[in-house]
Formats: sequence, structure tokens, C-alpha cells
Amino acid sequence: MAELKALIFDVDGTLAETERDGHRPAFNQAFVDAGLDWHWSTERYGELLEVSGGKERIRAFIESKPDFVLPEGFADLTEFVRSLHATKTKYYTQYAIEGRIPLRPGVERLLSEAREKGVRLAIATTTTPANVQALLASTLGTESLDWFEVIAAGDMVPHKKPAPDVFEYAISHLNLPAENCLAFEDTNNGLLSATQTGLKTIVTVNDYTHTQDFSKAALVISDLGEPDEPFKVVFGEVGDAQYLDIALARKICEA
Ligand code: XBP
Repeated sequence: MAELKALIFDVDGTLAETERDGHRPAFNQAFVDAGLDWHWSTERYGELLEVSGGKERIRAFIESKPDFVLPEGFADLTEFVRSLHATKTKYYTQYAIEGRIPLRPGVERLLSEAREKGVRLAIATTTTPANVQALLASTLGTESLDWFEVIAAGDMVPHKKPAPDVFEYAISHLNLPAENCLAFEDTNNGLLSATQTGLKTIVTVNDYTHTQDFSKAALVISDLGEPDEPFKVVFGEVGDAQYLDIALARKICEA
């Protein structure tokens, strides 16, 4: 039986509803600034979320537009995409700092309990380190950046989710075997990345991902829940638990 020693969190859609509250509006504002007539609706963005990575997502969108012409002043498509993505990241971090991206239910409670009980913390995300820092600082205070021993993010790894790279990076820097860790995700891409690394994974669904295939998850719930806001169980066993705490996390990890 493997003892729970660390929790590894995805960010977007797991710690906060960042895609809805931050990334999509930031992409759209960056398009306006660049003089582009592009606008990603909630529905279109849900389709584009199949592609992990903001830069990769912009490229996938451009590839779907045969009439696209590279704007003047850019040596190539790579330079254009990087520039557009940098503007988007500027707006995302601004929105986070403005407090427009709150944490999901139960996240702050679970992080605090983990710290009280000596369960180590890490992050494994596709978004940029700057976005992670802005979200954590704006919701939990700048000291929260030190709560996470590892923040594996964005281009720190060669291949983004569903590849296992970012979770492999996290457990190797924690210097722990996968069996002593529990991953938290919200997408099928993220679940595949975590489970390929050998991690048991808890999925908290959201409006963008609730129809995806989570059959590889150890538990699928509406969110982490709060004592006065019980979670809803989509798949898996929780006994009489009403919310995800360290005791339930231990049961799942050690089952
Ligand atoms: C979600 C992603 C990210 C964000 C946008 O990452 O795929 O690309 O959508 O952030 P995860 P960037 O679920 O692993 O947290 O534009 O910075 O990539």
C-alpha cells in the first residue's frame, strides 16, 4: 500500500475556471490589439481547447483559415504567434491581478490542509509560469508560490499534454515515485498525461470538459466541494465523504 506524500495539481480548469474567466477573453483582446477580426466564442474555444498550449492553439486556428496572410513586420509565422501569445499572456496576468479569476470550490481548503498535514504540493500545467504566478499571487498571496515545491509549466518540457512530460517532470523533481502522489486534473488530455506517468488521478469536471472520457480516473467529481457545498460524484467511491479532503485523498491513493 503506497502512502500519500504529494498532491500534483493541474491549473487551468482545476485550480480555477481560467479558460472561461481568463484565457478566452485574453486571446480575444490580443486579437483586437493586433487588428485581427478574430473572435473565439465560448463554443469555438471549447473546440480549440482540444489543442494544449496557447501558441499551439493559435497555430491550429490559423491552419483552419486557408485565407490567412502573415501580417507585415513578422519574419515568419512562429514570430507572429509568439508576439500574439505574449500580448494574450499580458492580458491574462492583468485579469488575474484584477481578481477576475477566482479559485474553484475546495481548492484553498485542500491546499491549506495539505500544508498542515505535511503533504507536499506541486503543479503540472501547460500554461506559462507567468500565468501560474499571477493566479496564485492574486488568489492566495505571493507567499503561496513557495507552497509548491515544483511548478512544472508551459515550455519547460518538450511535449505538452496529453504527453506525460510535465507530470514526469513534477514527480522527478519531487523525487517521489508516482504511487506516492495523487494528480488533480479537469481534461481528458490532462488525465492521459497524468495516468501515463502512473499517477492515480482525481478529475473535477467543468462546463468545457464534463462530456469527455474520464474512464481512467480514480475519481470524477463536480469539484472538490466544501463542508457547506458538497461535491457531486460522477464516478468512483467516496464512502460518506461530502468533499475532498486529505483523508479521502489518502484512501484513494492507498487503495
Ligand atoms: C491548459 C492549456 C493552456 C491554457 C492557455 O493547460 O492548454 O494552454 O489553455 O495557457 P492545463 P497558455 O490544463 O495543463 O493547465 O496560453 O499559457 O498556453
